[in-house]
Amino acid sequence: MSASTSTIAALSTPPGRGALAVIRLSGDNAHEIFAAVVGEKEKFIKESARQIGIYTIVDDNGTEIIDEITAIKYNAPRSFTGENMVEIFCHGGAIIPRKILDRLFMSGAEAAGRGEFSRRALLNGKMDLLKAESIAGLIDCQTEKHLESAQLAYQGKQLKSLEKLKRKIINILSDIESRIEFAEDDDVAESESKLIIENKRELELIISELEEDLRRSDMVKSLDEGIIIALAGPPNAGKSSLFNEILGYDRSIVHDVPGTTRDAVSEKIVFEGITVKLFDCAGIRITADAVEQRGIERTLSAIKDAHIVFWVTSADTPLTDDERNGIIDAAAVDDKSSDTGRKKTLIIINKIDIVKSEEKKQFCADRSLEYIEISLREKINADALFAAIKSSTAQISEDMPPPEIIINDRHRRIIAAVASNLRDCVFHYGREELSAHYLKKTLDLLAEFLGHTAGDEVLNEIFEKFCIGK
Ligand SMILES: Nc1nc2c(ncn2[C@@H]2O[C@H](COP(=O)(O)OP(=O)(O)OP(=O)(O)O)[C@@H](O)[C@H]2O)c(=O)[nH]1
Ligand SMILES: [Mg+2]
Repeated sequence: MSASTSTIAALSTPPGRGALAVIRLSGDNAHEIFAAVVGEKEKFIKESARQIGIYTIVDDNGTEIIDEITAIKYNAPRSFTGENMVEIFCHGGAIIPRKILDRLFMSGAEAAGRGEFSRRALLNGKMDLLKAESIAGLIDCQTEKHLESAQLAYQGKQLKSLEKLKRKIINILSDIESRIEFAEDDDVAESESKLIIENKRELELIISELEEDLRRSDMVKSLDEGIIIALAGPPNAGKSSLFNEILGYDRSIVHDVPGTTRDAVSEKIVFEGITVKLFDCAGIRITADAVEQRGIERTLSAIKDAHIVFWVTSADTPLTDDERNGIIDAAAVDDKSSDTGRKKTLIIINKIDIVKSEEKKQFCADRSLEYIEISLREKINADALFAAIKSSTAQISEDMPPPEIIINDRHRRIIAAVASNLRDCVFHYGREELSAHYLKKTLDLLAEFLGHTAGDEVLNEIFEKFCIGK
């Protein structure tokens, strides 16, 4: 496939108000097109590559100045795209970059499609697909954790891990293929059977490593979507009051009738840079009311899905056996928290303006459960509450190492398929032809991951997710 020779232009910085904006121009005629829109044509033509110069962008009559800019000239192939390029640094805002782009379009440039600069860089061998995707990851990430994994990919660690994985699969496949070839020898030497066992073990290890990476990438994805905090506990404890206090406005109805909140209500907030999805839930109690019972089932499922549970309880009510069991269940380890150890559970003993509860404090102490005592009505200990939110959310995102090879949905899909193929391979281990078939399929999938077999359609799908100007 040969690179397109048209010349493309686009704004590479976000549109809108800003001190500066960057416009990129790339293609065979990039230098001629730029020279056509500036007042200093000769100067630009004589300018050496990779030098920064000051120019004026002029209107099509060459009389009116649109902007004074700086620009860097790049000669093919020593540029981001591998083509002739100019990077223009102009004043920002809604009008000037638009006017400069219009001048470039009028002089022969075409509007760049999404990710077209990166795509040209890929086609010209300036970077591989994984590098292009890691740049997209750097730009698109919403959390520190996501950034960490995109940086690992950008630094080439992802590529190394994949190549190592590929080598291991090739080695195992070649052992199997040689056994297929020499199948007449019924006697399997001792060294040979040792190798068969070792290879199977190696495959099992690879599967568990890939499964771990899939788990980590799911965690990164869920952090992007927000750390889930469920506010649970018995009715009338102050869950909705707490929900409103954290959000900073009256979102949920607060009332002294127990059972006021019937459904799980959720809101997203960004707390100290971390996205949090907060759930206000129906109070848990034994009830004959079918609607309330549905609400309680939703509370239990919110607890199950949450990264953190805030168990809100009132200091002026006794600790019942049902509540004890509810707390123990909420704090139990489940799948979601397996990456980070225990699910974080914090007991919030509310309404200490009325009375203090030694019984509830003792219960928490006996079970090493973290607790804080507050009064939402009298604003007692509000600082401790917000400090607890900060530390528990930060801990969740810090506890887990970033994935090594999966930084986007495409990778996740391919690695899930690789793991499933290898599981099939292990299942049929000993049936050489079948094992070889699954290993070959795995190698095809790895080639797809590395972009070695990516056709136009696949590239379109990948680059469509990039932004314009990248
Ligand atoms: N004295 C006192 N009352 C409080 C405090 N916090 C909340 N309340 C009151 O307790 C009652 C119940 O509050 P909610 O926030 O609706 O409690 P809830 O846990 O959401 O209750 P349900 O939705 O019924 O499960 C309301 O009358 C609140 O005003 C507090 O710190 N001290
Ligand atoms: Mg409520």
